[in-house]
Amino acid sequence: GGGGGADTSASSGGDGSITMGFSQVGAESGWRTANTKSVQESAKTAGITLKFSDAQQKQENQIKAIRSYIQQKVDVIAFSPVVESGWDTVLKEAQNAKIPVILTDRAVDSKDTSLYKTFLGSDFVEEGRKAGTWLLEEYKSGTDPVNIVELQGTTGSAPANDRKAGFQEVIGGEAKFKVIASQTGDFTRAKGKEVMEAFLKAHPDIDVLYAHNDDMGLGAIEAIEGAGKVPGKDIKIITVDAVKDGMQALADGKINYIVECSPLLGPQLMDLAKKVVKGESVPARVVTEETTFTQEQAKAALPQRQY
Ligand code: GZL
Repeated sequence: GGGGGADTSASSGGDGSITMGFSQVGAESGWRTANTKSVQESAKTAGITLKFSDAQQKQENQIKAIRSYIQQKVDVIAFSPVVESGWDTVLKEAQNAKIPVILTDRAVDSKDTSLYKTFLGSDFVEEGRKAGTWLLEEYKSGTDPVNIVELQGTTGSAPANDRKAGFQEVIGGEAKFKVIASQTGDFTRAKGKEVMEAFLKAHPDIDVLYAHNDDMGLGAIEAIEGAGKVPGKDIKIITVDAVKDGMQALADGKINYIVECSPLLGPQLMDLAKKVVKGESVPARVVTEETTFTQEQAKAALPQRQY
């Protein structure tokens, strides 16, 4: 629904080129920096003028950035919401200013879906299901309890909520799987290491770590080795993303399985932006293509990984 594109003549060079305001979460992980690179390079390739801001993982900074893009009368606003809630007011301001909004990477929980034109990103629940399915397979024989600790992503973010839900949906029916601790590591290595150290102190009998991204998994590996245990053997590790450093740890046997979450959303984002500015209809939801990696598959895939 909603009116056509913004009045581009008022906001961009007379040549009809498009100006996009992009509010990025921050630079918390390898995934995030790869995503930023994809957005910036794709804008250049698409001839779209990009105004880019890094919110240091703070919602108020994203809201400020979106307001500044409205003031500057950009043609289209795109952003990756750091958390799911609290966006309706600023999205209504963009709608009143007749500036279309595209969600990339993460979702918002606004009931009014007319506040944005489309949501481009992964199915995080499916990513959680894939992680759980590997665990079911890995422990299919045997009834001994399997003690799991979980490093959650940023509290309140769609990937943290959904990766937790998908994983729980798959393992919840099997009594032997026990999530003995679950806490946020905020998607960063440092926090992942810190929380894993606490988990190791409180629980001498951890069998599995499920980390919602590679970076927290890599921090946890440092904690596990610091505790004199062997990651990938004494404690099996499942992570999400498949960025280069995670894939290297997988190939080295320190991680056991990685569920890919592609950060390369730039090209699709720019295509969608051009359509949206022209007032063309676009799908309400565009789900990214992505796969999974075992240790063997990581060895084969590493040489050609872009990020
Ligand atoms: C997922 C993205 C998450 C990554 C993390 O699409 O929002 O945020 O999984 C990143 O690495 O910090």
